[in-house]
Amino acid sequence: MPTITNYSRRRFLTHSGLGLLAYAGIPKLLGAMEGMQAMPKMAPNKASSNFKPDVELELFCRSNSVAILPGRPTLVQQYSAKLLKGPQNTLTEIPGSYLGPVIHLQKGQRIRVHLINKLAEPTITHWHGLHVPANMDGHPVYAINPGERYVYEFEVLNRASMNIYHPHPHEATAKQVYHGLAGALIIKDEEEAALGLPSGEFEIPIVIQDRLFDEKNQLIYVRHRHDRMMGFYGDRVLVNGRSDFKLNVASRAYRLRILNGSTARIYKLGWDDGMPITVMGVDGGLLEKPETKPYVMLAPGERLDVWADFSGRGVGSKLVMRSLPFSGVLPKMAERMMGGGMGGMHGGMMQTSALPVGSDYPIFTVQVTQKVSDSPKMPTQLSKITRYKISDTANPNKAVPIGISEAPMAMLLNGRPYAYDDVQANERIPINTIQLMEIFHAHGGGHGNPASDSENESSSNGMQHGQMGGMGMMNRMNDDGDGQPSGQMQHGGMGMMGGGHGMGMMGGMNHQDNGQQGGGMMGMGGGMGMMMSMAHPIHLHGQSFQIVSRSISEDAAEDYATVRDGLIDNGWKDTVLVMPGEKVRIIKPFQDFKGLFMYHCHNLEHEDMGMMRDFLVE
Ligand SMILES: [Cu+2]
Repeated sequence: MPTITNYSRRRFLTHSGLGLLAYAGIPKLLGAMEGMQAMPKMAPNKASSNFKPDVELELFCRSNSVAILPGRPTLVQQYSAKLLKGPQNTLTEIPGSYLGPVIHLQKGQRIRVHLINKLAEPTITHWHGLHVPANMDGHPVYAINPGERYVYEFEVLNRASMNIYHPHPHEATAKQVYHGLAGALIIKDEEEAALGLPSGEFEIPIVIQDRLFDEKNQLIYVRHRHDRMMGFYGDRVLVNGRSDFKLNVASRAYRLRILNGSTARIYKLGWDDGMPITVMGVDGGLLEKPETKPYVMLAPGERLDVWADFSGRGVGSKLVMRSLPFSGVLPKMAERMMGGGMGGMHGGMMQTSALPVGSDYPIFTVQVTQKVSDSPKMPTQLSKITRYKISDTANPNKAVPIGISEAPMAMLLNGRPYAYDDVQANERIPINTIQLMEIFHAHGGGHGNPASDSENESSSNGMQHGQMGGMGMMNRMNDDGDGQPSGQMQHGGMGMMGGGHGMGMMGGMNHQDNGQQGGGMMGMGGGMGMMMSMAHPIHLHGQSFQIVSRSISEDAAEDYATVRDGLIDNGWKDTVLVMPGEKVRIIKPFQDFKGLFMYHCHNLEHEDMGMMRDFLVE
């Protein structure tokens, strides 16, 4: 029997800014909110005697102190691992990094991992990208307490791909990842091996993360509500846990395995000399054919497999991978504030970052240190991918909705915050089906209601736009999310958002309730809808999906033009960047395993605010 951990209701309601809802006559939604206070605690899974692992390892989570910047070491949280059984090359350390070791697995191997919690807080590990049973997936319900051990046993079913292991505890994922708990997990298979791609010292993991340090070299994390709403941004980009990362190469082709391990920051990757980026693969492994891009967008949780050929470059020559300028991923309101237009606002509390999202800055430098005459040739055919058709799905006329809503006090999916055991009708997925799904902005952003069939309308709880708008505004005035007076936010918030505009921003919480929010609701707040709208990398646990189509609303098209050539939609994905005003249709299989599988924003601050839900595969 699970035991119940009770979180203080008052703490939760204050924390999420929903306290006033109690007076607004919205009992059903409030019920869902209250569900969030309780997360059962399951008994940790133990090793099974009839599972015969090919690879067995202990994976420790602990606090540690590492040198990141010159001077004082930084206190971090860190994975370390010990191989108990299996090939000696299963674990490779990234020297001097706070990141966990790279775990190398082969498709078909049976894996047993003993997760051992040596932190002072609960944790659980999720294998981002892997297709594993529900109780092996690191759902927060399986979080283990300090000193406990959770045993994972699964077979590697995925094709060759780069994946991520990171914590997924309730409301603390972002904080633990930020403090260092993350690592790469690379799967190989025979299809990929036959290509003879650059390997060994010519295959380089590149884990990109941004961090903010204080003057004592210690990590600074969320300071106020704004850091959660927008996501948390550092002022320094680390690669593989190092600042000022430099890669010394020979003049030949390399394979760069790039992973965005930031909690919120979105990158627009490009070489500084204008060399195109040659993309061989994405989240779920190789594309069919390489794609050549002027730049590539990489949101938190996404991966890229890049062919980087330095042939013909002289010894001493340098090349810099940069994040190039783009706009639109943060709300216009915040972009203006962070971009300096609102510089007068009380000493820059809103100017979150010295490295604004969408500005132009270096990520790492490649230097050619050795001349060689020989280099492998890039294969023209990489893999075979069978494209799903809409007619392959169980629900061709009724996409499963994933409605994004943003509000000053809450980030929601399908109008609801995360709550355990709160599965709604459209979150129940029959096992061994292929589902058409539609991710869209549910607020009034100038586009219609894409999931408008009647069965999908059950989750909106009859909230009144006016009530929610009012709540949002009032909350903004009363609480900054940290239980402290919110001086500057009050000031800025009201200044920016005063009057009746709250309705427009919040109305989207119930996109489904009347099927015509394109009318009155947007009439009131279309502009503010876009003002609040931001980009969200939406991640679905379980099997990879395919992107069917994207469409963008007219009012977002100008910003979209700064990112659109960097989107790669032809491969297997588990995380998709959804821009403001954008609607993305995907097809995803739900095979083999029943149970709860999360879907959530991989802006991890958003996830911890509740922008997460469960699908129940049954
Ligand atoms: Cu988000």
